[in-house]
Amino acid sequence: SPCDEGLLPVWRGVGAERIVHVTILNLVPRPARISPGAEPVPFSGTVRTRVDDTLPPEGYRLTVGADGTVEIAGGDDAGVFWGRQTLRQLLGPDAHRQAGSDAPRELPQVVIEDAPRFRWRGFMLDIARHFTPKNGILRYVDLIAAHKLNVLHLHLTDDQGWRIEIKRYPKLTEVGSSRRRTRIGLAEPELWDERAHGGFLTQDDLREIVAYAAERHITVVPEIDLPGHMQAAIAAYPELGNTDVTDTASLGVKTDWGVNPHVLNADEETLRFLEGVLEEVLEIFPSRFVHVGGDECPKDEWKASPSAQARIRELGVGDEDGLQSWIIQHFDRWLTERGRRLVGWDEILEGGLAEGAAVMSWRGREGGVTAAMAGHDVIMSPTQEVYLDHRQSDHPDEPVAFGWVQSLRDVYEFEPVAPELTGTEQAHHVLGAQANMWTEHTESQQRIDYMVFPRLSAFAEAVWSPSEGRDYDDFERRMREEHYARLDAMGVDYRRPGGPRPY
Ligand code: TNX
Repeated sequence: SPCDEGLLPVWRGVGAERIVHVTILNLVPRPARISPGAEPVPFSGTVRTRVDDTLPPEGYRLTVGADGTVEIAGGDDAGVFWGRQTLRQLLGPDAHRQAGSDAPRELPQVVIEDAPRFRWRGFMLDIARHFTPKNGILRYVDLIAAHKLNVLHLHLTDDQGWRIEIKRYPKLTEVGSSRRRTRIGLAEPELWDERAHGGFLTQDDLREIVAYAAERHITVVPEIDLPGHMQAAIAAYPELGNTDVTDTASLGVKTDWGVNPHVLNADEETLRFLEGVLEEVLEIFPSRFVHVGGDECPKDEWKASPSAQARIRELGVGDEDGLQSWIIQHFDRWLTERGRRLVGWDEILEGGLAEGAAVMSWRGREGGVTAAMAGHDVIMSPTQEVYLDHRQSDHPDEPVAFGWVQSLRDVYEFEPVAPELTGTEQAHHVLGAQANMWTEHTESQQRIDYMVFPRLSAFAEAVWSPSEGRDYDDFERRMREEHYARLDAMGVDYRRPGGPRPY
């Protein structure tokens, strides 16, 4: 099967009757119910799986028999798959080694019944600010599958780089996928990395990632961030910019960070361009949700632009926020007509939310609460709690990172359902939550690993397990006694519990 290829670790058990495809490891589960049985038994190597639709979606029941045989019943195929991840945990850390292990295995005789609390358990990787090549992304697919996360959101475009091949607009990658140098951090005086940085994924690369993820019951959600965060595209096609106020031809791919004043020109031609891009995106990504960004689009250029002002009057949309809504509403309809759904950052609430839009609430949970109250689906992704680009301690040796400290405990104690929604009818609009890895300050896989882990392990538990009984000390104990060893076996360069490591 395709599972045998490439990066996939395959574990062969001693005395196994057949190879057990335990594809990835898995978080310390805090399963809904574990009934401990008698003495541990040697693993027979046999795993029987079946779908039992009396079990909840993505849920599973894992039974270790007295003869060391394992049965996994899943509410659906995904449930079977998550059950396999738990089996891999039960087999011990060596089961997570890519090189495999010949050590004999024992299993506790248990019955585990387990199911996720949320159906959107997401991780976002920004491959625009610093590019992660295909193999690095496939590796992350394995890592998040091991943690029973089921959405990989790829932030494919931004001011600092366009990373997806679009056949009808070749300059997006010819010009937009590389920058000549890169700002290091945000400190003054400015520091620069004078090396050029670039890279992009071909459509074939992306199809491979989508298929690899689908085998692991992970949906890849693409993001084309618009109408702000578009300077790489404007560098490639200057006519997409506000040419009546800005010399867009001179705008290169952005080399430093922050909210960028240069944004797309909000006119019909821009809509046609974006439709062309999204048509190709839809061909690659079967995901029902398609992310169109919508965040941090300063309106100064539109305020100063005579043509944008004329358009605001002509469309009768009131002001610049209305003009942004006009774009978002257009793509809400456009995606709906194609059987898809729009998701955007919470700024899409401003100026009137598009009818079918789902909101990814990043500036706290408030945007998500407002949207859910109005009957929209939301994904909670508050910067205060689940942004993995924030520093992990006050220690001076922490690598360059954003803003305030966001500790392992902060992430573990994250609660997706805000109190205003708890117990209300609208609570079901919270599809789940997402942890985001923005990569302005992380130029290598090693640094990304350091920022993501172990905080993503904490996040995974916060979105999988029930909120009752969540106990940080217990989580920390399980990390130390079990899960760090699994991360080690998988070769994850996580932040060690004692503190930062020098790079
Ligand atoms: C805000 S979150 C952004 C990103 C930055 C991030 C840094 C969001 C929708 N926009 O462009 O990378 O802060 O934490």
